[in-house]
Amino acid sequence: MAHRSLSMDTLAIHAGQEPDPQHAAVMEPIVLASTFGQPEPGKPLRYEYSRSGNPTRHALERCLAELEGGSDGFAFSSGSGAALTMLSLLRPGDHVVCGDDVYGGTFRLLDKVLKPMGVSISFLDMRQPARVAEACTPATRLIWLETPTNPMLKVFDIAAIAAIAQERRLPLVVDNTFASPYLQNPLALGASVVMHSTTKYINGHSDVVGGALITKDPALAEQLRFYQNALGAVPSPFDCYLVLRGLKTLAVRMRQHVTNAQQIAERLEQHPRVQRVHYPGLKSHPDHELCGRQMRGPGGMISVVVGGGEAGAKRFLSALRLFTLAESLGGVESLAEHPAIMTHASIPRAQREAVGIEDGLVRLSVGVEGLEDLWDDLERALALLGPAQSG
Ligand code: P1T
Repeated sequence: MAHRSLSMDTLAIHAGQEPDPQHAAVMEPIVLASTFGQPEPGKPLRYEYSRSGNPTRHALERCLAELEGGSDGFAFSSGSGAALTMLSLLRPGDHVVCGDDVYGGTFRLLDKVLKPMGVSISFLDMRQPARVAEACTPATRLIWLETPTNPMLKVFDIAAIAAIAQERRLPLVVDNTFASPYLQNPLALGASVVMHSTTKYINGHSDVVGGALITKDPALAEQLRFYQNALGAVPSPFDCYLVLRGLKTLAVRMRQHVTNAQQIAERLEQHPRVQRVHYPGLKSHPDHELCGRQMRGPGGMISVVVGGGEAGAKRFLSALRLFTLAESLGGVESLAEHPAIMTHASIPRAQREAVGIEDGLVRLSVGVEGLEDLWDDLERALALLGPAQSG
């Protein structure tokens, strides 16, 4: 079935999922077999062994590839497994240019796993793309960024950075977890590989840990296929089924995430107990214009600095009832967390503070519940704080 001209709403429901010839089942079957019979030695039919390929996983991989406009998708057992598989293409002596604001686990992977293997990394604010060009050395082999970034919600110009990468024949990997394919397609802007923690918006129901890599570069696809099988960080067929099921509502969920988050960000900005709001949908956000050009909506994540520093943030978080205090994001339910203590604790304090992850910073994953219920919860928790100091 050719899907390329279909809308994202339709693709999320149908892409990669062919009609079942045996039973006409309308949902993708879960094929749990770990291995597949071969008619003669070394001549498998479509599938051979479920680490190298599985029908349920294949349906998810096709769906993700189509949603991102790629030719090949690869599913993993976590976003971190996807990142490690991508980074396994590097060799000792290689250099990576990486955005300065990435998920704490991605920083840890680069700093504590790749660095001891002889890979050097430069972390930098990519809001001025020229800085990316300056940071490249003859040893640079990869450019890596998240946009919007976790947790500061900075927006980097994918097309401008992709042009720099292409000039140097370097692959650009964009972690698109915060946007989801519904709001942003990095491959169309020149990126070589899109990465997702499918744990987040793609699955959308906080009941699977998963990851994905998508590309339209045939050489990279071949390498990723080899490394996916060789490293083996693959998801179970059952998890692939759950992600496919979650994906069906991606478009409707994302629209509601954006509507709720925009309203909440605007109200928080006016609230006397809030010092600062980071949300690219606000006119006050330094990357607001770029967000409007690059994304189809500013997403469902908001970071706020509440009054009273760490104590204020802890008080606020403990008082929330509808927002669950928990790591992760992108599920239908709203979550709140403290990046400095939780998701980004593995980043040294000085480096954390340099990007703006201060002790009063709280990150909100705005769910799809009723807007006024969410606002009541936030307002009640904010009322417990003293007035914010300006600045
Ligand atoms: O948790 P995992 O599926 O392994 O994905 C890692 C990951 C990668 N990239 C981004 C942008 C992420 O946000 C994450 C995971 N993040 C959280 C758990 C969090 O609360 O920020």
